[in-house]
Order: sequence, then C-alpha cells, then structure tokens
Amino acid sequence: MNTSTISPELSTKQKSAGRSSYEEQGFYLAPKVISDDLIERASARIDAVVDGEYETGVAPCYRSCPAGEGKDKLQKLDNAHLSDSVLHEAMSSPLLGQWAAAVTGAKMIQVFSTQTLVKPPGTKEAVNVGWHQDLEYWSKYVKGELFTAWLAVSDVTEKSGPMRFVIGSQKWGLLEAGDFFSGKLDLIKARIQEKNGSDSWNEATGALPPGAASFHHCLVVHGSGSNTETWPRKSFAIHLRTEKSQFVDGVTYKDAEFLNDWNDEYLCPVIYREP
Ligand SMILES: O=C(O)CCC(=O)C(=O)O
Ligand SMILES: [Fe+2]
Repeated sequence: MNTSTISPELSTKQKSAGRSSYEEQGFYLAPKVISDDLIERASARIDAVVDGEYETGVAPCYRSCPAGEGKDKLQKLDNAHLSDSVLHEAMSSPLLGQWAAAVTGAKMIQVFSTQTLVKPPGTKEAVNVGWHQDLEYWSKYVKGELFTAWLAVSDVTEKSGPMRFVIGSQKWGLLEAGDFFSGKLDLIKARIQEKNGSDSWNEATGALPPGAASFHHCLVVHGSGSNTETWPRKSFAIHLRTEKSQFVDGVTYKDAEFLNDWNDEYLCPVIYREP
C-alpha cells in the first residue's frame, strides 16, 4: 500500500487481515488514516500544548511534566483533545473509526480517554514507557471491549522508540505486574514473566509513517524504549470502547480524572456507527 495516500474505503480483504491479526497477535498495524495536512497541523499544536498553550482554555487533566519543563523526558498529557481543536479533530478521525470497527467487528466505536505523547531523542530511562497492560489502569472503572489506537504524528521508525508489543500476550489474562511509569524495561519484563509463570516473550515493533495507526487489545503487554533518531517521537494514544463495554457496577465517569461523560460526544467522540 502507498502510505502517502489515504484510501477512503477499507476492502473486505483489509478488514479480515486486520481482524485476524488483532485477534491472534493482540495488535494490528493499519495504514495511513490521517491526511498530511492534518498531521502537520497536529504536530505543531502538540508543541503548543506541551508548552502550556491551551486554545480552548482547558488544561489536560494530567501532565507528566509542568508546561515548558522536562524536555528530556517522556511528555504524557491526558485528554489534551479537549485542550485544542486540531488535536480533537485528529483524534476523532472517521477513518480511524472504520479501522477500529474492522479490527474488533464492533457496531460502535467511542473515544473514552486520550494521551498525547512526546518522546524526545535520548537513551535515558525517563523516555521509556515501561511494559504494561492498559487494563491495569482501567479495570477498577470500566470493563468489556476496550482497546487503543496509537496514531503516529511524527515518523515513527525502528530507531525512534516505537511501540513494542508482546505477541499473543492478550491471552495471558490481567497480570497487574506492569508499570507504564517505570523506565526499567528489563525489570518489569522479569516481573511480568514471573507473574505469568512462563518465560515466553516474543516481541514485535510498531514502526509507523506519520498519519498511520496501530491498534492494541487492552490486555496486550506493550512498552517502548530509547529514541535514537534526531527528532521527537510524537503520537496520540486514543483509548476506545465499543458497544460491548460498561462502567464497573457503582462507578461513573466522575470517579476517575481520565474518564469523561460518555453521553457527551464532544468529550467522548463517537468515531464509528454501523450504517
Ligand atoms: O507510546 C508508548 O510508547 C506507549 C503508549 C501506550 O502505553 C498506549 O498507547 O497504550
Ligand atoms: Fe498502554
């Protein structure tokens, strides 16, 4: 596939390749879903938001470093789609929704939370994302069919610290042994293997051109390491739910900062509905 062009419709063959890879391996690397123009605008607006310029007046609900600081560390800004209209547009892409529906077979796809991530060039532990399963962070609040679209905004090469997925680990169950915030990848890997009672570990990387996306299951083990390119690795992690997901009994969106009201489609864009 030519990665510089966007095909508006997914073929049946593409859909079934996406679905079987996601089911068997726990992730899928999709082609380009966002135009070069939107990606260029999003890249510039990520820099502005990282510097504390919030077009909408709404700050991210969490940021790993204060505005303008920690430029040698991973920058993680939660729900910055509410801080800037360009970020909102990029994270609500209908083609992203079509792919998300294709890989899961869902009737409805809704964004329930987002992360904007900037990994500066460097080999320090502070740029790493420790091995984890996304459900470790969500299971107190939400359940059912939950997954993530990871959208490359910069060119994400093998050397830029791309996402690393442990193939098939979505079948290991919820291990609660990961740590997004630890840069010590080897230590966390050993902890996960111990909890899983097996040293099985087969990794794949998710290098992507700007505008392309990967999709990963909420139980797949993933993390990322050093960026030895000269440019920052920029991306969005767009956390998605389908019609087969719910709040845990007795919980509402008000119980966790990263959650928003699912009834409000500006806060939680519905990016696919079965025609
Ligand atoms: O960007 C990374 O390296 C990790 C992102 C992540 O944990 C996710 O998308 O769920
Ligand atoms: Fe994650």
